[in-house]
Amino acid sequence: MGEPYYLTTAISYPNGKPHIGHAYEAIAADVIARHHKAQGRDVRFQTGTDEHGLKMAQKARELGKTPAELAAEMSQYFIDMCGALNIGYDVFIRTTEPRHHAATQELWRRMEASGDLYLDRYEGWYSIRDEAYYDESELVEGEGGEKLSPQGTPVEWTVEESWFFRLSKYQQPLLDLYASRDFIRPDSRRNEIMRFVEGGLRDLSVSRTSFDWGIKVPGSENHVMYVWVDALTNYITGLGFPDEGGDFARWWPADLHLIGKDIVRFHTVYWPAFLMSARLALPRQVFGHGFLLNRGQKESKSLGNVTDPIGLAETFGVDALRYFLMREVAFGQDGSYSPEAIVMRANTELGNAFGNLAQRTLSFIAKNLEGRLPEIHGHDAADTELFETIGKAVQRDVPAAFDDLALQQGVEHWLQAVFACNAYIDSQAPWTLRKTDPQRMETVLATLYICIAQLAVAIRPVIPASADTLLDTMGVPLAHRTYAGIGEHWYSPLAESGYRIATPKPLFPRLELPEETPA
Ligand code: ME8
Repeated sequence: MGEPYYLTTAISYPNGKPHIGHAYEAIAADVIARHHKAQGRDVRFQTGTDEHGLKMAQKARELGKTPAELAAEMSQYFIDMCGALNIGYDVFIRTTEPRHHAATQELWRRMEASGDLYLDRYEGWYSIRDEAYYDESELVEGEGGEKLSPQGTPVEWTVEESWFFRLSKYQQPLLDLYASRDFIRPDSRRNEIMRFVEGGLRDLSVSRTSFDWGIKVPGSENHVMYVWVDALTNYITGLGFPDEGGDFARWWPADLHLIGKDIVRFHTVYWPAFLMSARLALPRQVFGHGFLLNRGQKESKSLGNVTDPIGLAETFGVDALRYFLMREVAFGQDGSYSPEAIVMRANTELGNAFGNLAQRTLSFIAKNLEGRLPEIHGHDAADTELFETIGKAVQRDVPAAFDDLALQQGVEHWLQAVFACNAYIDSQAPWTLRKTDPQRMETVLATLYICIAQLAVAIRPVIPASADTLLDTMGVPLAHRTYAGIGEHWYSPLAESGYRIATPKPLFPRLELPEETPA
């Protein structure tokens, strides 16, 4: 069994249906998970829903439901989204599950045993939307002069009895952590967090008495835990904590928490401090990706531009959407999407560049060799050069970029290799060789066959279903669908086995812009 690799997404608030940001994060995490599997790692991928907190309680009241009913109903939409987008998670966690209550209460007890929890009174500016307290100095002024959180959400002056976590005690250990390794990425977020922590940390209010939709504080039953204590613990609940053997021993600490830029502070300040307090190992890395904007604008109900990601996948195809999101946006930065941009990328890059390459080659073989795999009659310099170019992309550049979470760059390396293959087919012109030199034609087609399979394997983390359809058509055994495996000797045994290829259906049918933008 390969090296363990554990990655997580944020757990989503199911107080509304999934939006494009949720889809983006899930797809990016799925690409990373599949990439590590293609390197032979033993991957564990967890996602889920964050079901407690005031926001959920209020939404439920608004709808005349209990919070538990709302959570159960809405959580299903997130599970369905994962299904629709081909997200191959291993664990979907819901924070209302009994195992999660048990794990969170144990974490609390351990923080208490470290002397890091004490009871006091809390007064401050609280944003329900962000589920966070803010300092007066952090507030900004709204258009009507009202006070807003730094995220632009309304805040209320709130006073309550509360348990506090001694966050102040962890200022130096946290700064040491940031200095010692690449804990926070990208660098812009790391700098932001370092400045925040260097400015001094105040103890954190970690319980509420004003509502009861949450996990009870052990021994203090009128308090429920601050939703972020509860939410962050999901990452160890899914591994069976408090049992520290089994899955926990195998996969903790996490290799990567993938989250959006708005919740980096919770993951890189609070979470490692809680873990240090509970004497548990710290995750290796937190990556804060950017936000996705709809034609450059934030989606909101009032603008009426909220997009259903499942609708997008239905309109354009799951793999076209996945490819677009990874290709279009520099991972870590904000990006924008529109139906025109999705259609453009899918048609030019997936359809014309890669799909046509495979289609032309395979149907030519099906037609002219009756599906028999072409024979190799000695390679010439052009073949060797193509093998080198493709090999370098597939074995080195694409995986190295994905390893580094430079997802867009990985896709670009792949696309360059596709272009090289297209240049080869045009210069070798197998359709001309058919009459002049049938042996050379077979060698050229075999060269293309091998390279196309390699290209399919390299992009498989991004477009798993289409890549597998192609590799199935080509008869490439499952065991070879890894970066290393596709560089091995599989073509001759396949050809010798008498494998025959049928004329394939186009992989990426040409997309048209829908009459109306999907809502
Ligand atoms: O924050 N583009 O849940 P959430 C890209 N429950 N990513 C976006 C986005 C956008 N437009 N909008 C949101 C929460 N996200 C907490 C997390 S984790 C222990 C608890 C990202 O449903 C956001 O940054 O509001 C977060 O990573 C994820 O979607 C879920 O957001």
